Amino acid sequence: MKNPLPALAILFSLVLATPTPASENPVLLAKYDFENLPAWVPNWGAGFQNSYKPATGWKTPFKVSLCPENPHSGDHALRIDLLELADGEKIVHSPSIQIDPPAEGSLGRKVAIRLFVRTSDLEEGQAGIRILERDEKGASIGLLQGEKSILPLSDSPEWVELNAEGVLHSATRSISFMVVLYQATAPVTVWIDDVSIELEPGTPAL
Ligand SMILES: [Ca+2]
Repeated sequence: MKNPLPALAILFSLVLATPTPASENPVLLAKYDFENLPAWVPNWGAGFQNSYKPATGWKTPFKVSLCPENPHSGDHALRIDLLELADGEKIVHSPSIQIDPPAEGSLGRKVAIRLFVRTSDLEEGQAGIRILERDEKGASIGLLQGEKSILPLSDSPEWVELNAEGVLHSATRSISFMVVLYQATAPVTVWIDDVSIELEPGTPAL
């Protein structure tokens, strides 16, 4: 090699240009602001008494819609109306959110959930946010942190920000964000907007 400097310069520039490993920063897995969506809110689903449909396919005992009335951001929030008495959980859920396998030996990866909520006529503790974890075959592993409601909802006519985080099972390859209504009295309305879900890096195993 006649002149090693250009090669060294290239080497140094490559070193300097190497980005910070992605695992050191939270990764945005999903964001839902309910803007610019068709009225049927594609890929959101809902279930009640072992029956599952597209979210906006329900007419009773609840319905789901995009609501232009006082959204947290933009032109719409997601609105869930419980219209009549109905015992049992009413679940409205996001599309499936994919989770990459953990880095080699990485332990204790967390997901952080952030959203804005307002409600009407909600009884204390009668609704909540739940995260369902599934394995690579799509089979249920369980609920994040084992919590039926990782975020219980309180009645608030004004928008409130809610935050939670929980450690994922190592076998989890997808999750769903769920709004669960336990309340049996009606009517009740829950609005959600600006949901974000981030994956935080795990701790490398020693
Ligand atoms: Ca919005």
